[in-house]
Amino acid sequence: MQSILRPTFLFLTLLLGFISFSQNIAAAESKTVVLDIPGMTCKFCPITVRKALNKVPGVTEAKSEFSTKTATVTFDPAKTNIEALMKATANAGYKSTLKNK
Ligand SMILES: [Cu+2]
Repeated sequence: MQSILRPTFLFLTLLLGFISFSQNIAAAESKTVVLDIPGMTCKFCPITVRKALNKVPGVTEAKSEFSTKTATVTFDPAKTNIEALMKATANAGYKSTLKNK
């Protein structure tokens, strides 16, 4: 009995290890959202917004555009979330909402 249990246990340990490993890979995938920022009133506003978004830990890329009054943000969902991004723009003086695609 012992001789059968041991390899089974080892196999299950390896399997669990592999599952958590692949979940880590999935968590490392980045997410991109577009935020509507109607308060950007001149061409310098997007610079402030972009700087504020880039300061949020977990943000890998932030682009903001005055012509569309939007910011496109790529982030690691394991490290931050949309609420934190909206809070960052609001703290910089620009309230934002998630753009409906
Ligand atoms: Cu401005």
